[in-house]
Amino acid sequence: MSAVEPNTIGQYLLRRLHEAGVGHIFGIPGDYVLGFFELLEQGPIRHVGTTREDTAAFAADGYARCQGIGALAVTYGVGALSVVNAIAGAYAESSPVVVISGAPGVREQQADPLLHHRFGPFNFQREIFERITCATAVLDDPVIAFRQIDRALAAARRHCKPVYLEIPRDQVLCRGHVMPEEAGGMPASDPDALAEAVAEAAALLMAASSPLIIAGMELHRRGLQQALVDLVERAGLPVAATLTGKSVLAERHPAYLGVYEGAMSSEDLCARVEQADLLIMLGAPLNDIDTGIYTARFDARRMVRAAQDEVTIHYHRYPAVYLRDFLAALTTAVQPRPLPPPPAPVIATARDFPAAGRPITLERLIGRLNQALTPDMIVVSDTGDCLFAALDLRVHDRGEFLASAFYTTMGFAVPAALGAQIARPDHRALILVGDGAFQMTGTELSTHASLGLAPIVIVFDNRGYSTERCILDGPFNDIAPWRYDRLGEVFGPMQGYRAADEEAFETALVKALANREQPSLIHVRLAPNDASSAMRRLAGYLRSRVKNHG
Ligand SMILES: Cc1ncc(C[n+]2csc(CCOP(=O)(O)OP(=O)(O)O)c2C)c(N)n1
Ligand SMILES: [Mg+2]
Repeated sequence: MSAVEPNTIGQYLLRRLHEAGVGHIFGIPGDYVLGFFELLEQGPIRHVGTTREDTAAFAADGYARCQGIGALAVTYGVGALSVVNAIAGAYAESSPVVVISGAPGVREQQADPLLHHRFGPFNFQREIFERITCATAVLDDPVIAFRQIDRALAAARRHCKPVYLEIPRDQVLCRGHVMPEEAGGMPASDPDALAEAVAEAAALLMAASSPLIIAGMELHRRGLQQALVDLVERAGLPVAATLTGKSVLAERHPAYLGVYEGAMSSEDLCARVEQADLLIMLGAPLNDIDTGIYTARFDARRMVRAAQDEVTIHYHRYPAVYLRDFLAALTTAVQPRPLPPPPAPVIATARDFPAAGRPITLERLIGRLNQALTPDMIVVSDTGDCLFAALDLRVHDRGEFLASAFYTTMGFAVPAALGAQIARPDHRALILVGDGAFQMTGTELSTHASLGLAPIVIVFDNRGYSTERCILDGPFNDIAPWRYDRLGEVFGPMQGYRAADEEAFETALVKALANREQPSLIHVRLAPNDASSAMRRLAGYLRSRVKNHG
C-alpha cells in the first residue's frame, strides 16, 4: 500500500484508472471539468489534447483496443454530447472506454438555474449515455462515489464496453469513503455443461474431414488470441477471420486463410469455407458486415458456435459456457494433428510495381503495401472502400489491424491511430482513409505531428463518397477537392506527397517509410470509378439482387 492513499473523489478515480492500465487520458477541458484536469496534471497519467471531442473518443477507443482500457475527459453538454457517436461505436465494437464528463456542481444544480451548456434537465446527459454504455454513475455522493467508480471500471472490463462517469465540479476535491471491496471477477462456466459441450465438439472434430475455424472479434476483445493459437496449432485447424475479427490471428500464420465475408470474399476462400464439413465459429457475432450482407452460407447442421457466454452445437445450446473456458478445454480434449499445408498464393502482391505510366488502382496499391508492411506496423483503416480493399492486406502480428468494421463510422482512422500509437510506442501506424472520411477528422493529424509521431497516412482521393456511389450515385456524393498533400503547412511538421501513378506512389512510399520523425501523408488520386475487388463483388451481388427481385 502506498504512503498516500487517494482521499478525494478525483484522486481516487485517477488512481483506479492508472491501476487499470490507463496511462493517457484524451480530451478537451471546459469550466465544468477544469478542476479535474488540474488534478490530472499532478499525477502520472498524461493528458493528450485533441482537436475535437469525438476524436478524443476515437483515440481512446484505439488506445483501449491496444491497451485493454482507454479514457477521455470532456466538459458537460457541448463536450460530452460530441462523443456520442464515437462511444456508440465503442459499444457496438466492444471497446472498454471510460467517458469522464464534468458537470455543474451539486450545489449549483440545486436551484435549477439556466447554466451554460445546459440543454434540458441536468440528468438528461447521463440518461443519454445510459443507452450507449454498460454502466453510468453521477459521482454526487461522497459516501458511495468510490464504490461507484470501482463498479463502473469492473463493468467495463467484464463486458468490454464503454462506461460513463459524471463528476460535478464541486465533488472533485470532496473526500470520499473507502468501502469494503465487492466480490467481483468473471463468472465461471457451468462445469457439467462445459464438459458435455467440449466432448461433443471434440467428437465432431475427430469425425470431420475438412474442419475449419472462423475466428471473430470477441477473441481479440477478451484477450483470447493466444488461446486461439494454442487450439489451432494443436488441432491443426485452418482459420478464416471475420472482417471485424481481422488480425485476431497473425495474418502470416501458416494456418491463416484470409477474411471470410460471404459473397465479398474471394472465390477460393468462399469455396473452402462453404465446403467445410465442420465450422467452428469462435467469438464471431453474425452481423451484416461479417456475413457479407448475409450472403455467408452457414449451415447449423455442420456448426459449433462459441459465443461469449454460450455454445451452440447444431440446433442445441449449452448456456453458461464461457468462450475462454470452452477454448481451453477443447484444446486439451482434441487429438493433436499437424496443420494442413497453406493454400497458395495466399498473399496478394503487385507484380512489377511500379509500372511506368500506370495509374494507381486500390488493388495494386494493397499488393504493394503487403510487401512494405513490417511487423512493427499497425494498420488502421477508415470506413469506405479502403476498408474493403484492406481485406487483402496481411498484417504481421495479431491485433495489428484496427477499424470500425461493424459500426462503420467514418472519421475513425486518424484519431484511433493516435490512440493506438500512444498505447504502443514501439509501433508505427499505417492509416488508410478515404477523402470523405479524412475531411471529417483529419485535423487530428496535427496532434500526431505535435507529439512527434510518424504515421504514414494514405488518403484515397476519388473526389467523394465512392462507397455510396456504388449503391446510388448522385451529386450528393461529391465533395470539395482538397490539397491533402499540402496540409503540412497547417498541421505540420508533416511531409506531403501527391501520387496519381505507380511511380510517383513508389517514390512517396519509400520516402515515407524512411521518415520516422514526422507524419507522412500520401495523397493518392484514384480514378472515380476505381473499386476494390471486394467492392466489385458486393456491387455485382447487389446488382444481381436488384435484377432478380426488383
Ligand atoms: C459518420 C458517417 N457518416 C456517413 C456514413 C455513410 N458512408 C459510408 S461510406 C461513405 C463514403 C466514404 O467516403 P470516403 O471516405 O471518401 O471513402 P470512399 O467510399 O470514397 O472509398 C459514407 C458517406 C458513415 N458510414 N459514417
Ligand atoms: Mg472517397
